[in-house]
Amino acid sequence: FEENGEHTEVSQSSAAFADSAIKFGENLKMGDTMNFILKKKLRMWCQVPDVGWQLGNVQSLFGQHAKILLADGKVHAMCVESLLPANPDILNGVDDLIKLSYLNEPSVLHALKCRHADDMIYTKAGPILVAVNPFKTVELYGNGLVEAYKHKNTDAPHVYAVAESAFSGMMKDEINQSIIISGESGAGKTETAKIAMQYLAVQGGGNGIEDKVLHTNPILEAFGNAKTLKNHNSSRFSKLIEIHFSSTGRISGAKIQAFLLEKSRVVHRAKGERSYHIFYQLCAGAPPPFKDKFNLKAANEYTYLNQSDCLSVSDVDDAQRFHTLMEALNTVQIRKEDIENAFAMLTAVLWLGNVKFQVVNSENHVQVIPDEGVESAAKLMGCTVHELMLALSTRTIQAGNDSIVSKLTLQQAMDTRDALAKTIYASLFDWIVEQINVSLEAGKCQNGGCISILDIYGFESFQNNSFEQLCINYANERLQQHFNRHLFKLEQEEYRQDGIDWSNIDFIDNMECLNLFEKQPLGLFSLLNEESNFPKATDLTLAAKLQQHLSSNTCFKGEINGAFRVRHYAGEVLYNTLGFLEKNRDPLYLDSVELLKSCSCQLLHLFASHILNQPQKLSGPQWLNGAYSQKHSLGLKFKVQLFRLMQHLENTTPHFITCIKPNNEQLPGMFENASVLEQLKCYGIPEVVRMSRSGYPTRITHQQFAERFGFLLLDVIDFQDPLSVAIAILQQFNVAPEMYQVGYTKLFFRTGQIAALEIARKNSIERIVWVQKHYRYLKA
Ligand code: AD9
Ligand code: MG
Repeated sequence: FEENGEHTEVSQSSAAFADSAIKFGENLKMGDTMNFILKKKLRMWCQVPDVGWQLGNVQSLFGQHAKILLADGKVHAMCVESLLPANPDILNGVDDLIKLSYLNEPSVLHALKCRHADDMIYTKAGPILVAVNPFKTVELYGNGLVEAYKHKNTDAPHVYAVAESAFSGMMKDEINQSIIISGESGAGKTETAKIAMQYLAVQGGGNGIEDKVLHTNPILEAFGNAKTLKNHNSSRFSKLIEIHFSSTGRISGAKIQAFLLEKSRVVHRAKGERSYHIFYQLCAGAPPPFKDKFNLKAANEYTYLNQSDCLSVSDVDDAQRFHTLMEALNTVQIRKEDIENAFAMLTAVLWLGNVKFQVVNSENHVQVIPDEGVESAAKLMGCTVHELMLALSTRTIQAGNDSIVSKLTLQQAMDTRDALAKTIYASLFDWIVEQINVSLEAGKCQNGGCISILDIYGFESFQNNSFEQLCINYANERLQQHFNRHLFKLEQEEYRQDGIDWSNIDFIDNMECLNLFEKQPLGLFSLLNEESNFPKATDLTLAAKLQQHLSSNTCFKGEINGAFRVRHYAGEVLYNTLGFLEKNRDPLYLDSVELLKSCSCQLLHLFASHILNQPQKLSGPQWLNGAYSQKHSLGLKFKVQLFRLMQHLENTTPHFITCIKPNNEQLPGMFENASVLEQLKCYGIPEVVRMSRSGYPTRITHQQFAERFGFLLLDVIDFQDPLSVAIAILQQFNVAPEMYQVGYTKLFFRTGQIAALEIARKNSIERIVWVQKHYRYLKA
């Protein structure tokens, strides 16, 4: 390395540079840009081994080598391949990534990192909002700020701005809107959804319903969220809340749809995780008279709660949360006796978990040990101890007109008990959602339109992944497809159809992975369903079947010991098929349903009728060997639910928010470059930015354009066709040719271009009004 004071030209962009540039969609001619930057000794990003990207200034250049002065004052000798252009200081902290001059990896990370450090957690990436989780309280919310966004006094990126844009879209265009929030587990989706709801509650508030709508959050979180290894308040169900408005923009009602609650959590989960918050809240906060009446003990006394070695969440006071929950139930106007009944059922579930069995013969048959567990459960459910013991230790099989009663083995008995507990809990969850909907006057839509907010469980990848993760990750794939469709596919299709000059932007399409799940008859869910209906099937035969039929899909890879890998858009996940069939079959036993039906507890009676009626809509209930199962197993039902959800969203104008988790430790002030970068890439943020920079987000038909702006023309033109009028206007206002394109039916404008015309139009109209007023005055 020689230093001769001369800067040699860098002939071509280096491989690393080009690679990163392509990935981040840099449009500039890289070689020229590099030469310019090196010559001017501007700032560069330097990839320092073992440290990562650092800012530095080029001191000298010789061939492919440069001497760089880094921020720490040291001079490093580096190969130009490890250099990338940095943005000027003035662009530090820009609020929209499309404003960055250089869109390479370190620049984007730097922009988000600077903002995150200053508690500016929201940044725009063209049409979408990126929210980086602060993991601490930030001073970004409250009624004052809501007012500022409402009156358009600020345009800083914010969830409020997204909610306002949805609200004004609904009012102006009379089209239903949706706010779609994505991000991995713990990234901040649920918090973001609540912030959007808060905004809409103020914007559309006034008649008190907004208060009810907001108070649904602590209720649903108590019953549907739990501490997991990824998030101390992880949603274990997906939620779509539709907020209805009157034609004057007041909230008139709301409707909540909850999808696929992870009910296995009630009876089992990984160490270090908790069951649903409600159990711990109830044990900690229920008043003594309730505890006495229902024989409710402390959480550590229940097997269902103490088995995962985690009874509390740091910084969370369960008793305090219980009081918040009670207030919320009160605001939402759930009846007192209903609340008490619901709590009694939760206690029954806990006591069911304490029911123990003893083996009574050499065939491993069991009977229930008659202790406090089974006695308390029976009392709460409203059946006799004997009835409950029988339902948990025997099975009745219908053979023609005869019914044969057989004894259960230990494993069968425990499965039966757990299935009953899960059913009671899942039914209770659905019932709560129903009660909330009744109270929110669901369906009482007053023609004013609605805004739907979607908050699903985030992408998950643990050391051990099972059927639950498969469903959760599939839901995320569906959502990602919706995102791709709206941001890339439809947009580019419109350009193409209208014949404008456009070279397509590549994005990672996840269709192949969706096919893996959805194809018929040989997709993952269909195969799983088929195998679940086959009595002799085991998890290993399932794994072999998947391997046999799915190997041609590049997103699938069979592994040994019944495992398989799926390459999801957000990363590869290794699934273990152990327990898949049972979870997918989701069986419930005839004796259990009969028992629920005969219980004096009204709620259980209701749940039993629901179970008996519901599946008939799909395929008719099937009683197989005393087990109640459905032709459409859980996986397929989930698929159908998701399809309906997507259909609903397709009829709305979407607004996307992508939440980013800056570190896995859930800590404030920590920004892990590699993990953030990975998430940005998964959600296609670089491509979205690239698309916005080179795309034409504003479009208007020739006719509409001519009608709206035609009166601004100063010269009389010979041609009156809309396109000629439009072109004349564009020329008159000196709109640069690269700022718009003329399609067959529409004009396409780059970001911000139409705003200038709108201002001219507004000024002209004001002048006309002024002249008219004064003319009248003069005449008078
Ligand atoms: V999951 O897929 O349901 O497991 P979410 O919903 O993406 O996940 P959640 O909204 O629950 O994540 O956020 C996780 C935690 O991050 C919250 O409990 C807060 O402690 C923290 N968080 C998220 N967003 C904010 C915020 N805007 N301000 C402060 C936040 N803290
Ligand atoms: Mg959540």
